[in-house]
Amino acid sequence: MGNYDSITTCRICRSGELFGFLDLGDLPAVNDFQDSPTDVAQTYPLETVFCKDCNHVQLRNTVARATLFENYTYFSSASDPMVDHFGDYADTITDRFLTADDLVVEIGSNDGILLGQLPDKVRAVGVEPAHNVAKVAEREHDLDVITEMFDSDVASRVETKYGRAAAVLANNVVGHVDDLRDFAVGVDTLLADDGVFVLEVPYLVDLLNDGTFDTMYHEHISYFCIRPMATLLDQRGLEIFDVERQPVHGGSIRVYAQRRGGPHDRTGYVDDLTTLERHMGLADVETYDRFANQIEQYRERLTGLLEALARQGTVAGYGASAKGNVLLNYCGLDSETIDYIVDTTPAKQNTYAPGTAIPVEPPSKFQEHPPDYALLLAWNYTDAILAKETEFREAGGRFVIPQPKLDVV
Ligand code: DWN
Repeated sequence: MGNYDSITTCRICRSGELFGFLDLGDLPAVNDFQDSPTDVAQTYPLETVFCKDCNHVQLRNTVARATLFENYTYFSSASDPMVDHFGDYADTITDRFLTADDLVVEIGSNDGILLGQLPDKVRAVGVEPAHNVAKVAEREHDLDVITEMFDSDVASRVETKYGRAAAVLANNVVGHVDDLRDFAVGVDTLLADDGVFVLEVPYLVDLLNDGTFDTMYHEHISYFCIRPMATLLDQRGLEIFDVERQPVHGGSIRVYAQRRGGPHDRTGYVDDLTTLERHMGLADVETYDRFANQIEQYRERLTGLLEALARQGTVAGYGASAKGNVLLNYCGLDSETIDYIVDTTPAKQNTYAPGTAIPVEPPSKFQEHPPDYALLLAWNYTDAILAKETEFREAGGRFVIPQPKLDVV
């Protein structure tokens, strides 16, 4: 068992009223791919708790961020749909908020997938702790990247060197942060008086509606909805003025915030979503209990289906995703059932998936030795992948789509 810490109070409001509702057991870090099939990945308990006071959903246990992120295997640009998504995102914030020479700081800039698509008229700076990933951003997009984990101290040093930012961005990052209150101090330090803080996070409403428990893993400490997010931002005098639902990563929200009383009018959509959350019972313990019960039933259905298919033919995984590694480990599926996994990410190829030791191969394996069934572990790109793999399906190959609705197509 690897090292980890445990909270006794909520990371946002410090309440001690934490209700544990989902325990996925001891799981490996989902991006801890191994060099040999006999190497054993460290495991850590994965339990999710609900704060009865501010309603924040979060992990009880914290795996050290440095353990998870300093040498990282997730490169956003390995997925074409994400390149398109962040290209549109860059256009949106440029049109809405940016003028020439504005400073844009992205926290968790990964391989420069967004900053590299901003117009040259703005000054872009990334903060990215994964040295191997940051190097790609520097090389491919000629970006300034501070290779450290963002916190209030890093924020001060960025502000001193570059000034205050017209836009601070944080995409698929805020959910990864252990010390949320210090993170908010850092944003407050960096943000210009009339600046905007724009962040994208997987949306708890979609997670609960679709049962996508496999997006719960040690990298993701927090699972946000609007109310606790607003509470966190309010602690630093920031307010949400707009929200957009986004289809990526199983359903996300893009949250737009500013200093209280800032120049941007609050749109009605913020209230629409807070009303939706209230009607869904996101403030009620029972909602989370019901969710946990659904997951147990799902595990039996998926495991039964895949073991049956493996008796009929060969099964391979498609996309060595983080959520895929949760699914495989939680369902006890390994190389007895799944022959191999293909992935477009060079850093993942020729390794072994954590906890299952299933070999990860380049996409050529799928073309040269197609399986009878492909378990779509990157199910958040179902449309793009089904469109790409028409030959496989025309030759009789079938995809098993595990989420959000178990299906064989
Ligand atoms: O927060 C996080 C999210 C944003 O990304 C990180 N903590 C971890 C990561 O989660 P993930 O690994 O589940 O993300 P993806 O983007 O769903 O991963 C998809 C995987 O599938 C990548 O390794 C790339 C691969 N892929 C592929 O092999 N063929 C993707 C596509 C689109 C393909 O056609």
